[in-house]
Amino acid sequence: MSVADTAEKIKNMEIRGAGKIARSAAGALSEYSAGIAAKNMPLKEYLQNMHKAADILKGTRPTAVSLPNAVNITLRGIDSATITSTADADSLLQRNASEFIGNSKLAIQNIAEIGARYIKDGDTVMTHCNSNAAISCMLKAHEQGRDFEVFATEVRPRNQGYLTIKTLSDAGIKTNFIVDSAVRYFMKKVSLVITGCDAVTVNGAVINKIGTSQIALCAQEARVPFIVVGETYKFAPKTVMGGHIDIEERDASEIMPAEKAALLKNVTIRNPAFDVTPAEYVDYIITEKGAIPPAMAYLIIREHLGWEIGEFDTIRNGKSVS
Ligand code: RI2
Repeated sequence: MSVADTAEKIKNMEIRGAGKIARSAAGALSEYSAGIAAKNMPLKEYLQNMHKAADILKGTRPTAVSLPNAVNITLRGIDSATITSTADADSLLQRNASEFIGNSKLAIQNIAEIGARYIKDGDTVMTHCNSNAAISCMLKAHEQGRDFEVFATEVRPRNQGYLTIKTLSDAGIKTNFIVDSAVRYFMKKVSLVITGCDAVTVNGAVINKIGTSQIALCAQEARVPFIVVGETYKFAPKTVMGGHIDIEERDASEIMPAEKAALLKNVTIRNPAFDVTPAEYVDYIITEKGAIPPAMAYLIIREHLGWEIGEFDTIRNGKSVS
């Protein structure tokens, strides 16, 4: 798919979910690179075009760190002095993109294996939004014969919860569909909460779909373990150097039709898409490298991302980071 189409679909959430967004961005860059390399474009021009495309993709949604990480990993090394032709740059980019996409899919399989071990017979698992990583853990536990049931939230305003219950129900997992405001009411029946994540900061805070932090609060009050699952490329290197994660605020029309809202002269409709769950509410973060306590987020950033994707260098050079 073209960069413009991919960017549009990410923006309007036809392509959504932090992992899928990342893979689609890598795929679009690889297609674009192959296309312009085939036209024998001079290297300088090729690089300018690739960086422009990268910026377009990074600018689509601000919160999921998987997106800039995927873009940076895909472009890694193409500007280096050892690359002297467009063909070389393109073949490096193709390798980066296919490695990233392959590793991203593999990461989900590993997370599923590890996460499934936390789900025991007789458990009641609560989940929020529609996370491929979280659902994979439940599907794997079910596949392994564990008998458990799920409480899944509706996820206003875009109702991603429906996608979750459909997948779980199709797999034969007993699922209860609840409105977001019923979380505390049902928490006493729950033995484990599993959610995905869009970003993890250096202090182990988790950014995920709006409402996640309220669920974490309820889980802590009820002493229910709260587990977050996510690939390592959802950790945010820029937070090591004082960068912040922007919380996306989406259009008010997702909450109320514009005509109806227009009648409310003194009302502002607020629609943040994500919230921040502090590290102290999170028992484990399960990555493809294993389960870590949130306090170990720095190690993931340093050992598995960090300098590799050049964000630290960008900061050192005084450029802004995205
Ligand atoms: P996976 C989603 O964001 C949800 O917040 C979900 O928990 C997170 O991405 C991670 O999803 P959105 O795109 O990568 O629906 O685990 O705003 O699929």
